[in-house]
Amino acid sequence: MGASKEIKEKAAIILAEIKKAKSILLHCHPSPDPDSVGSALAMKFALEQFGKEATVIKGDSDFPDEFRHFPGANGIVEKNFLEIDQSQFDLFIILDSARIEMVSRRGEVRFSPSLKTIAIDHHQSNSGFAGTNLVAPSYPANCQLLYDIFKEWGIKMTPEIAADLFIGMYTDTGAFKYGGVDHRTYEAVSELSKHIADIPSLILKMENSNKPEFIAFEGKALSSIETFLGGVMAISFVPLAFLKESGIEPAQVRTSEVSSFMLTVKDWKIAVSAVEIEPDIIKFSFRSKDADRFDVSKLTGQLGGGGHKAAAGLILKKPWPEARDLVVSTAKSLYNL
Ligand SMILES: [Mn+2]
Repeated sequence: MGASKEIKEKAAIILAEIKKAKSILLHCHPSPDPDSVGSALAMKFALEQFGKEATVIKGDSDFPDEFRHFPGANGIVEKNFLEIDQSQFDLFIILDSARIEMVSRRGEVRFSPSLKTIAIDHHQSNSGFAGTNLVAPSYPANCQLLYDIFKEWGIKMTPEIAADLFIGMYTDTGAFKYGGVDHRTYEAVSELSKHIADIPSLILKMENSNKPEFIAFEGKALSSIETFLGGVMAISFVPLAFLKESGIEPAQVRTSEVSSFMLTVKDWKIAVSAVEIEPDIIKFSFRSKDADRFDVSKLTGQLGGGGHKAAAGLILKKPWPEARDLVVSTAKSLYNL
């Protein structure tokens, strides 16, 4: 139950740093998901319980409208990391971010010597880029890791913190069904749910915000599916020309929803949703339903991407057929198919 000894020790070190800090920075990673946003907002509320002032910046991407109802979202500052004055802060707590590019991809991220950095993350692929790193890959959501850390810190659970942690856990676990989910997840959720007045509305306000263009994208993706490696791997692809015709912003496409849906086909063990986001730049989302045998973070890792065993991402700067063939041939040799 609760955090391991190692996490408890790290959590105590981090708390000591927080207590020394005067002004703390938090951010949302590029293309933020609810685990990123929920982590940052819940942490802001937690820090306030220690009398600390924290600023959450939106990061590289526009803040998604469907996350506006998350408690604390209205206080988010509309800047990315490269636009802020680092001298205004003495501590940066970097959440749900495996690599320094998840702080910003808009340019080279360099931390000023006066800015202490602490990463709290649950990605196996975390490179340990921060000054202090608490990385716990056994957690299926960063928000579940924060739940345990907040307990260690003696944070009083509030409706705001509960909602922000819940929504991150709900989403990053695919509604409590992905690998890593166990009794600890449900115990945390049970505790959080006591503080949330209306869980369905919290979820549905986020989920029922689809736009017609996204349905069109999904239709195009699903109609393009090809299978490889004896039917083990299925790949969908949407070219940039379709996005342009349909008025879809490349930054807004949700490839992970497509790959997750593709994985519902019984015999497809690895589902891949690809989209051309710029000429000859292909963004991939991978999902695996047999994550021990087909660990997709190993596949993306070999090609310069990252992620988790069951859910990973990759960007390749190659024309489509070449990019697809590279993914298929890498999978073939990696998984002995
Ligand atoms: Mn996460």
